[in-house]
Amino acid sequence: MTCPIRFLLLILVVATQATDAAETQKKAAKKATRNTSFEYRFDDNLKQTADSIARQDQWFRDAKFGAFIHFGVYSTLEGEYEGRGSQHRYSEWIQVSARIPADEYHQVASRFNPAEFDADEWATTFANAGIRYVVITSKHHDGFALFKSLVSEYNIVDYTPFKRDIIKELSEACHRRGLKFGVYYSQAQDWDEPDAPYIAPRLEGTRKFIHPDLPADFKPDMDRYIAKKSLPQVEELVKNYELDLVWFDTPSGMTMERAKQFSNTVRKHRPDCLINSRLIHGGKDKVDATFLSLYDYNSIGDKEVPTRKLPLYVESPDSVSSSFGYKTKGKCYYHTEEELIERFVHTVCAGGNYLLNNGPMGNGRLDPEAIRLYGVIGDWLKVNGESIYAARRNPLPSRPEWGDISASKDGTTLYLHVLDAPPSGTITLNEVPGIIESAVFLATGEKAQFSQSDNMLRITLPKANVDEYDTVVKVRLSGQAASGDTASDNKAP
Ligand code: H79
Repeated sequence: MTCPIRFLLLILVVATQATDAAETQKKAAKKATRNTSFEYRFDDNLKQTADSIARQDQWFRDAKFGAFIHFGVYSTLEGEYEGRGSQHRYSEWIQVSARIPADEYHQVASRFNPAEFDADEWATTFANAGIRYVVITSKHHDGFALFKSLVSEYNIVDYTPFKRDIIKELSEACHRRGLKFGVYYSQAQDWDEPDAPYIAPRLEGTRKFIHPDLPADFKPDMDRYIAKKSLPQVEELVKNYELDLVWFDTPSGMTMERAKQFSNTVRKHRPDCLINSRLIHGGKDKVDATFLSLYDYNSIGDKEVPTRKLPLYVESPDSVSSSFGYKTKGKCYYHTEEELIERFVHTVCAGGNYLLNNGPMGNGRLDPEAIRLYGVIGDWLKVNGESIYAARRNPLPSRPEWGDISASKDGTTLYLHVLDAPPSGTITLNEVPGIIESAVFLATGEKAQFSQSDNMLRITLPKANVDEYDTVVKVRLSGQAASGDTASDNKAP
């Protein structure tokens, strides 16, 4: 090699390394500065469209408590496959976390037989716990459908010995019990389809583990996947089932054009059906006003609880455990009932619904610990539901240290949620927007001792807790009402 060529090669190598280093630095900086604060994500001037607010008004904003259900082939594996994958948080991710080739996962799917599934039992359990709507995975990222589909035979009716349509049975059972019914559908990720994207570049390599026979020069074509499977299946769902809500997720690669196709399909067949924001926004992405016409309300991050009141109506997708799908292998914890009630209350007081997930077991029965936790929340709601269901977000400028505040729609009643009673036994509230007429404990109906000077309210709590989890004080205001749900307050929350 002559000297000038060697010199040129050297420059090339150094330059490439420098670019790589710069790229890595840029990525690290981006990660470090990624702002997911609620202030950043939710600009105070954001407004949902009038159509979306009208759709929410039909039932959603008074429903407050939903059951999310992650159920599928993965439920039978409980977070581990041939000794692999159990270190991962989410059992529904097992195909990726244990790198299960499509052929092998298909075999697990072909044995899926949740023989003890009883839709009426599920619906009754949820309804008794004060739940008002149910959202179940009709197709998660593994691509397997829990409904009869003519688009793909990879569905519970055509592919398994069970042969029954879970979405049909559960939608009917829910409606019989007065519950609204929605489906989760993974519109972008589909690990069974080589054309579908992964959520992160670092996961793209998974494609060749799942589909080892793909040609080396295979180029994924997301639009081909959308046209062939994702959109036609969403159309089947909205045409064939009485859906009140479609819950999209992980919108990798979703552009305005792609999202519009889904939104238009849902709107065309079911104009009253709600659509969540993950059609196009990730849960922790900044809300982009230009996308607001495509969906009806904002899902915040997975298992995320709002830390302040929000300008748009939201929903928090929480779970009774650290996983969404049923998980017994490896790391997994359940929340306590105390934690769940606190997370629920903060979500409602911020202006949102609480969609609490459970992962039923592979045999089709609900997880007993989930049933227990829902039951405790249901019992709490029987006594304190007035402060939750029809309530609106905290009308005061800030959240008190001892808990949170919800309000009646007309703003004349405040519900003070005492989650952490101060040792002094006295709670104070600044900036009260009116004259206090009365203050009673919701659980007992007993009067609370209070005093007011100007806009500062002081309430003395009894020595013993009125409620084990959240002592609610119902405060009636006269004079100028708080703006819980007024036009000037952007109406939606
Ligand atoms: O359906 C539930 C989750 O499966 C889904 N959203 C909720 C409602 C979701 N999909 N992707 N994500 C959430 C982001 C999660 C990424 C992770 Fe992982 C899954 C982190 C740990 C497990 C992927 C696999 C990254 C590391 C291992």
